[in-house]
Amino acid sequence: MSTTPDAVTDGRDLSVGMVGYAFMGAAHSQAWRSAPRFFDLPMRPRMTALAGRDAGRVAQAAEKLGWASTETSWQALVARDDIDLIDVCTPGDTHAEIAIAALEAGKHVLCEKPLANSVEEAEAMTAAAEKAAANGVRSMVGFTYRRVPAIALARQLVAEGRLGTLHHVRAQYLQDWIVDPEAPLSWRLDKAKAGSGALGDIGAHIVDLTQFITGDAIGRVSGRLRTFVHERPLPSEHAGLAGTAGSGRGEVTVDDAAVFLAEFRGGALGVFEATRFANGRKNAIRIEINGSKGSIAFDFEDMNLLHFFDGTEDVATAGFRRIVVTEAQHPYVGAWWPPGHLIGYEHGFTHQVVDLVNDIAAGQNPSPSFADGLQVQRVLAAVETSSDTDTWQEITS
Ligand code: 4PW
Repeated sequence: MSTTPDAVTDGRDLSVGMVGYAFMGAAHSQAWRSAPRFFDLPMRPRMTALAGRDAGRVAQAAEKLGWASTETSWQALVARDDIDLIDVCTPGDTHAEIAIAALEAGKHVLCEKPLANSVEEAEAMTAAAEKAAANGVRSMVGFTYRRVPAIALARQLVAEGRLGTLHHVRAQYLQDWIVDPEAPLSWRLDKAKAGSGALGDIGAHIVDLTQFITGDAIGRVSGRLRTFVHERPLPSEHAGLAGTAGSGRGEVTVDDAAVFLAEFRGGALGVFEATRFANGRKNAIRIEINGSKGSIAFDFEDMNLLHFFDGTEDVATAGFRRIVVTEAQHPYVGAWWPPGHLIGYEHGFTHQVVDLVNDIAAGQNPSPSFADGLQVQRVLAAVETSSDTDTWQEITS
């Protein structure tokens, strides 16, 4: 089904078509809605069309989330002349074909993370993105936590040399939504759809975040993946992360948890942990980095704070400083509320849209690029191989 959008685009509009409308689709919709209302953007995003397979459900979702029209296939969306950008919010098994088709059709692409389900797919996507970039077509992978102001501030401090030479990178992404063995078999537990489990879904974020903050890259890894619960009830419906349990049971084909050691190319040692079995931890992204001059520490469950230790201060009074990252001088924050009026999970998605629109208008390649997504994919694949073979694995490009 296709209806005509109310918004007639002009030269300063950026007409968006989105595929998928579940958890990530809702988060992205919120971002497209609010970015132009809080930030001065050089182009105005238009929420032109939403695609999903079920005509009734996609129409309901479009109404609720604010999309002007619908399509029942991503191919029809990509074929539309009135769409400038395709936003891919589907499970990983469809990222490559949608993103490549969109890039070949001359549409800019924002693609959810992890970029793909395999290194081969990510390579093909990166090649398509680089070819399209030569014609002014832009692409970005949605590692949205980069756009949390405290994370962006952490990167600034490292870049300014406030931490000195980096020695330790400690990163955890802890959730607990499947600790109950009767929690349903969501698509995120299906290797064919998701590529991997905790490793790719949440481990990918801490790989990206630590490389983003340090400006360094992981060179080698040694890891272990573990599946604690091998069979679960099939879901009756998907909602939020897990959905509700229905009848029948199915096999879990991904890891429930992943741990790995890493050596960064610049010499820092890394310890990583990604799990959905950290009972009581809901969305704890914890990063601590120690350098020769200081340290930073962050936890997403208290996401407006950045802890900073300045080791150059007088030892008598030095100590971890708790920075409330809500000042107008902090990254992204000036567009929101007065100091101390906190922001949340959804704001990272809005900042992602803001950066993407600014880059498209400026004719520059956004970051993280598909090449960045590919590099993360290589780290994930190396952790899997390491776990399978009991060996350290090099990250080769
Ligand atoms: O940040 C996480 C995502 O990347 C979210 O908590 C859920 O897990 C949804 O997808 C992944």
